[in-house]
Amino acid sequence: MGVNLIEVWVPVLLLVSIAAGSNICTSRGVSTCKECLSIHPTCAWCSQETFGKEGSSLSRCDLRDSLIQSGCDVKSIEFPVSKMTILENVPLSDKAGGSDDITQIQPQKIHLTLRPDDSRKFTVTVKQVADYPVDLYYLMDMTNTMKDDLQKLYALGNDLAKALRGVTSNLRMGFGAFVDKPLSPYMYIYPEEIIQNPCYKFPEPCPPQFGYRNVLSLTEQVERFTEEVKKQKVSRNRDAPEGGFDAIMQAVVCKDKIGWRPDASHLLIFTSDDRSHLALDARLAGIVQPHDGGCHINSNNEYDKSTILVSQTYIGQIALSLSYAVQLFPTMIIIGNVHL
Ligand SMILES: [Ca+2]
Repeated sequence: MGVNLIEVWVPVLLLVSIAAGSNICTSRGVSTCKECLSIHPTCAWCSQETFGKEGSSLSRCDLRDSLIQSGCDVKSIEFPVSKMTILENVPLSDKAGGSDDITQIQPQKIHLTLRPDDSRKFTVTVKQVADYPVDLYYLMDMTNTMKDDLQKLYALGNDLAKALRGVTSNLRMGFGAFVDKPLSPYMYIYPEEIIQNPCYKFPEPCPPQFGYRNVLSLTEQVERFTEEVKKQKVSRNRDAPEGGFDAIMQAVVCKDKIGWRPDASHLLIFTSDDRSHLALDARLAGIVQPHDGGCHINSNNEYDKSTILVSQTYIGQIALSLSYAVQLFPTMIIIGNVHL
């Protein structure tokens, strides 16, 4: 019943509007060309000096045809039209095959000039070419509870490489590790020996706590992935949430240190068995300085601003980081709270 009412009343309202010579352009009472052209893309402005000077109440802002009918010279009508020009339209590539010049999106460049509230439609075709280069960086929680998972990651490295080799022949793999910010209250600091060996009460010692470490930059020698993982030993820290966001932040923005290739699919796999610290958590340790968005991996491949900057303040901009830091981040996989 309600639908029928709308169908009847809308045409009637339009008729009333047209009958009164009123439309969206004339009804706003604007007095400048700029205001007129911003009302609606159909509005035009008559700049003819003599227009409407004969006592009539003609509006300089009106539909283009209406202005012409009312006597405005066509040359005096301001009526910019939205334009779209395709500037670059290279055909899509079929196969990557080691070539650096791979096209996966068409068109590549479009120039649009739009009036306010106007739109233009265009079609973008995207195609993942076969054998496209893949960069895979594995971020691993290296806290004590991940000890059993690390064992499984030894085998997972080969399995991952094998599976991805089925997708691409151009694969690079890397590996990063994180624990938590190395200061109290996230870290055990008493007695003194616990700093160098957080597991000193346990039968087996463990390495000191660290924030984030780039263990293996992306390399074509994927067998090194397993080699490096096997060398790793879990550390131990004090509280349950971990410093995963520091690690993600640095892994994303440190383009050169990690070795992200601009023309490759980027996979960042994040593995942890607990949640990550949130921004306000850092205040417990007196850390309040927002992150500057920069790469702070030192010559030892360690993140050296772990105890100074709050990465989580930048997490909202990580999407932005993805675009400017590595040019293009077609794929990002984050696996959280996962037991391997
Ligand atoms: Ca922790």
